[in-house]
Amino acid sequence: MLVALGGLAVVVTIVVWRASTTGNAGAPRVQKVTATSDYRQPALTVAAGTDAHAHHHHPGMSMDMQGAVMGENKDRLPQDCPQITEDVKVTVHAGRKYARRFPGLMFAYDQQEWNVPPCSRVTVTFVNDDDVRHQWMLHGLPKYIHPQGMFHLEVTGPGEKSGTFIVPSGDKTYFVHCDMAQHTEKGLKAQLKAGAGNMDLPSIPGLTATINVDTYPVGWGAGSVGMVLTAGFAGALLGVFCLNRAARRAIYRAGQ
Ligand SMILES: [Cu+2]
Repeated sequence: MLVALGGLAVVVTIVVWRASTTGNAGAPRVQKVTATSDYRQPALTVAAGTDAHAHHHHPGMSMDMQGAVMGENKDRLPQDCPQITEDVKVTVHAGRKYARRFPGLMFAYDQQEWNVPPCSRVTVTFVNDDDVRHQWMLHGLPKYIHPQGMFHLEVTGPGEKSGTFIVPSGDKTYFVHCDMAQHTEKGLKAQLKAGAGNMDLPSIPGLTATINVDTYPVGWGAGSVGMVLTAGFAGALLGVFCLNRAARRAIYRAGQ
């Protein structure tokens, strides 16, 4: 009986402690996610005589096992640019380690904003430091040059890709992100400003405020309290039951 009471005390203590720690969800927790997915594409098997690169013939697009460059434009001037004003080279890193300074985020670029002159030719070298696929995808370029107004680098990490585009004249802010599912929300969001830009985009990590802030409310009502108490009681009973059994067995063995 003493053993059972002792066991009950231990179980109740554990249950109460668990309830107090798991119930205290006031602060958001950052889940550690291990990158187990492997996005590497399977090797292409091509029948003899077919053009293995037929799908690579879109202008401005190249693709291989390491990733892709899409919507590239090295020499076609936007209509409003009499000439290229400057050649700008930008190196961008993406990875989990850059998100460490942003609580709650999982991925980030090493920089969240880039500034280039209007009508400049921008060559981006995109380095993916992670073991998952990341993109540096820029929106808002002229659609008569870029399909869907997009320029985009994609790297099956770890590795890097480079590509070039020419921004039109005028101050404009271009949205940059990684389009892999949830990667934008998890921090891969940035902006490129031509000239002074025309706005600041929302929810850029470390730069601009979030529109929809995450909240983690704990609804402590009669229901949840009752549930914790019921679970605690059930756990205590289970503990008593198990300890009783163990004690009986021990007594039985000792008697043999
Ligand atoms: Cu990504």
